[in-house]
Amino acid sequence: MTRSVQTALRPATLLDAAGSFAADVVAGLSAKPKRLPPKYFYDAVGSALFERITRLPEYYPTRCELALLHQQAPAMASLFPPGCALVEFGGGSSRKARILIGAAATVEAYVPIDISGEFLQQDAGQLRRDMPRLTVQPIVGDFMRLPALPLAIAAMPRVGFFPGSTIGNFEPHEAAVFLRRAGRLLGAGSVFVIGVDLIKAPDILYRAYNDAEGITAKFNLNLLVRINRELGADFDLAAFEHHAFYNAARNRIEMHLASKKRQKLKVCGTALEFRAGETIHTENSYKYSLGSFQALAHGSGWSPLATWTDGLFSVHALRMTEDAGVIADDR
Ligand code: SAH
Ligand code: AVI
Repeated sequence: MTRSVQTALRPATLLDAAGSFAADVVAGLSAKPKRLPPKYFYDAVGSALFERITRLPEYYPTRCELALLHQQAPAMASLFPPGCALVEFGGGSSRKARILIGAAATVEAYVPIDISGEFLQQDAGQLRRDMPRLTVQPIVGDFMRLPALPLAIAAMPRVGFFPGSTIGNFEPHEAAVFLRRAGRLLGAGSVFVIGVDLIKAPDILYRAYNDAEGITAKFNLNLLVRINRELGADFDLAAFEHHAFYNAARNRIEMHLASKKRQKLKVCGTALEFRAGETIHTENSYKYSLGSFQALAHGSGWSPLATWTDGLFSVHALRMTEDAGVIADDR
């Protein structure tokens, strides 16, 4: 077992972001089977498409979580310490954070961390206008490589917020690493509110990722549009199609982009070949039971404080129980 103490968190730079996009795309498309990291869905167009997904009749998670937040925000807020900063991971839109902030007079600052810079800054600007007494300090970056918090925020007690079941887009072992890192950032004794989608009837899950309007398909295909634009590739969008299905053995929705024919193309000078039917695996969305998520959190240093659910979706309040300074990632 390795033990490590992380003293300083290195801020992500724009140069890192551009360099790693090309490197990650070439590595992922050269792998067998081909894959791409889901964090690259979220350019400005991808973030806007995701917002449309959240309003689709088939995509129940956002509706369910918003209802749980509206009903239970006072109970959640009662767990927050005075004069705290709410740190939201993947907080592209502050729609959900606004509910918590509205219920918690103790929240003095809001720090959304998101990779989708343009979308994040626009939302932060609107929030500053709507809540002038709230300090709003967005951080553009990858929440897997958590950037250091601004000093003024690091001096406040911190509450974490990770809605939307974005934690389900991690592999379970990555989710455990993330929870440990978030624990270090938020500090010993801190509270973390996390939205987690639940295992349920496969047909409900299938419909949520195969909507009749085809918005999820556009969201998936936008990854190729982004690679064409930013990396000068020549993917023919008409030659790929959206596939999403529930893998019951692994409790996850898988999204893929399937090649409709045999084809060859180049990305960043690297030659690629696709067989007819071959796919690029673009996203997993893991679903948990209440117990399996609590066990994951517990194994990462977080004790369950409360859980709210409507049977389809769940929101968990956790408390950091271990000394956040000396926890290793890989335990
Ligand atoms: N919190 C919102 C949005 C969920 S969509 C909700 O609950 O509806 C996922 C969000 O996480 C997007 O805003 C996306 O830009 C962000 N995101 C995804 N991967 C990320 C990463 N590795 N680092 C930082 N942000 C990320
Ligand atoms: C952000 N994340 C939790 C969404 C999900 O449901 O896994 C992303 C998404 N992919 C397709 N539809 C929505």
